[in-house]
Amino acid sequence: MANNKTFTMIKPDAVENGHIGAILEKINGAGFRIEAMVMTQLSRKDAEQFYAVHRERPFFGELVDYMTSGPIVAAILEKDNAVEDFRKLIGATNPEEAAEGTIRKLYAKSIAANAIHGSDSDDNAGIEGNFFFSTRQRF
Ligand code: FUP
Repeated sequence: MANNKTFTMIKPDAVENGHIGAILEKINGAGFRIEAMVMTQLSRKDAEQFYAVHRERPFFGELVDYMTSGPIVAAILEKDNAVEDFRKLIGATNPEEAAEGTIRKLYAKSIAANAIHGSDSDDNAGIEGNFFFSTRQRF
């Protein structure tokens, strides 16, 4: 994927706590255009595949439990320098370490339930975006 796209998920805690609207406003306000978006719930197979890179980590089981616990909103976002700029907008993985004003600082509850995902490279943005959207019908 070129460097003008990234992939995001608004995670179950943020959806459950009613933060979809506020988070999308921050995303649009930071200059990202939403290219595709879906609200869905991950199966265990989906979550295990999406986070396969973490399979050997001690938190993997809890991560899969959490990510399948409720609906998520997945989207492909477009902007110059999308991956890096979006990682800045969401803040550090651990919300206690996230900078003021970032989405995780504002809306995340913990390192596990950290409100939002953002791809960490252009390659992963492509893989993750395709995982959600290439086989789904687009309108
Ligand atoms: P990030 O790229 O910021 O989403 O973070 P990572 O890829 O390192 O981690 C992916 C997800 O694993 C995090 F969003 C939450 C979960 N995680 C934990 O639950 N505990 C940890 O110590 C690290 C990550």
